[in-house]
Amino acid sequence: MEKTLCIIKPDAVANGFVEKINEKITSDGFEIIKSKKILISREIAENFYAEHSKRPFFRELVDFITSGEAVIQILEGKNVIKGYRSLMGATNPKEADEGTLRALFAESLSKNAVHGSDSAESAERELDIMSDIF
Ligand code: FUP
Repeated sequence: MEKTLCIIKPDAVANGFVEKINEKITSDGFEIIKSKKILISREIAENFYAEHSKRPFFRELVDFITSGEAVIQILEGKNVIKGYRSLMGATNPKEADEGTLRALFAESLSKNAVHGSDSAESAERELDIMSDIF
């Protein structure tokens, strides 16, 4: 069965939205097979977001994802990579469709509540990066 990496980011954890987000994930038919709340290290964050390392927002991105506890989860289900991405909504919550996680729970473009792998290759890479924490 297909798997993907989900991160409930520090804004959504601090705002108390973990349970509400997980209710939406499970009611869309996906299973949360692993879940752990951790403080992501700078080293892991810089590796995880390496594709953005030359972008102007990279430092802010790493500062934010390491700023407080995040919940790292493995989701499983049929077409979960694509399906969970559509549940997340657009990167910028102002552009996210009604009812999506980012429309409901995100604060801003940078504090956008959730992460999800964007392809099978990303899922494999991201699950590998986070494999040590479970
Ligand atoms: P997504 O796949 O929807 O999480 O979006 P991206 O991979 O394009 O971006 C990763 C993260 O970088 C986003 F979740 C938020 C942050 N970001 C910014 O802070 N500013 C930008 O202009 C674009 C992305």
